[in-house]
Amino acid sequence: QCHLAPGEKLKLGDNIDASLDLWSRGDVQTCTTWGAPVIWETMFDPDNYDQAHSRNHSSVTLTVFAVGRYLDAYLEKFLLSAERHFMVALPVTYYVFTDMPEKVPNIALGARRSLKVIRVPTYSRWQDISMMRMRTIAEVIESEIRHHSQYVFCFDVDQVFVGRFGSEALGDTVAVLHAYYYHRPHFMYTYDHNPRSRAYMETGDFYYHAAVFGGSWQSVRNMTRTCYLAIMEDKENQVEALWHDESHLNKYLWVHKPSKVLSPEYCWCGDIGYRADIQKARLLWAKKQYDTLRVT
Ligand code: 2GW
Ligand code: MN
Repeated sequence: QCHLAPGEKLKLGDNIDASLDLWSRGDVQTCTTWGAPVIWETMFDPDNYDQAHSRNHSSVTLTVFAVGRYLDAYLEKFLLSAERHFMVALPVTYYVFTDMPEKVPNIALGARRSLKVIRVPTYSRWQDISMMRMRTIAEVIESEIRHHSQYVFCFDVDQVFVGRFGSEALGDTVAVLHAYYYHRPHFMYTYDHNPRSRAYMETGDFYYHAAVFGGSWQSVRNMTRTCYLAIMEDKENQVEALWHDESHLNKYLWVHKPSKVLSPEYCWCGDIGYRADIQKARLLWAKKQYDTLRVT
């Protein structure tokens, strides 16, 4: 089923996906070896997806962390752009995690969309700010998100939506191909190669970008909880994985294959320049201000 001619139809994936058509493309991989679709522009009918998910009463939570200087630097643009492009057809609850709740910008939200702010501690090391997201997400899915959202998507804040990021991205376990590595040979993937870390792996399927991942609440809770426990085990052994939470996420997704993979359209880096296979950018990395933001 993974060697389809361009234009041929795939029927793949879990529940809702299995009832919808995806059209293969000739220039890119549209199906993994384990039968999960890889979603690219022109493969899906956006209206079919939105209607199926509306009928199913799908609802989505978006989690994002804006701690310290990242709040002023990125949060407002991230949220305003999400209002225009993220799951516009579905009810969405934003969860903003920050150490400065009073500074969260007041955004006018669309109908059936709401925002909740939760205070989190400021860790002194940025690696911990990044890694401890796994713990917080797992806890809050368990304590509240699961009561109102079937799906959860987790984002870095230093990005901007520029095109539809819609219900075609929903699935049980969803990960995105890293823009730097999707066309590179496996030996260049920056997995953690230290056998003392729980994130250790020699080979894998893809290199996934931790800036975007999602799925059903059950799946995202399991993913974030497992990564958090592995991170804590590493701390006890006084090791830290090469790319922190991203290394642990890649390990998890190697052991637990995603049911849907998103093309780098869903987390693209504008600096890469023109690529014939990227027909539509949907989410772009924001410019890093390393000199002012990475002071620790
Ligand atoms: C991060 C690095 C250096 C200094 C500050 C921070 C920082 C991150 C911060 O001060 N405040 C904050 O809220 N964060 C959150 O952590 C924010 O949501 C941000 O998007 C996220 C990850 O940090 P970021 O975006 O600077 O890291 P990247 O873009 O290099 O991310 C990749 O690698 C990370 C691990 O090193 C994560 O896995 C991340 O998900 C990846 O995209
Ligand atoms: Mn980032």
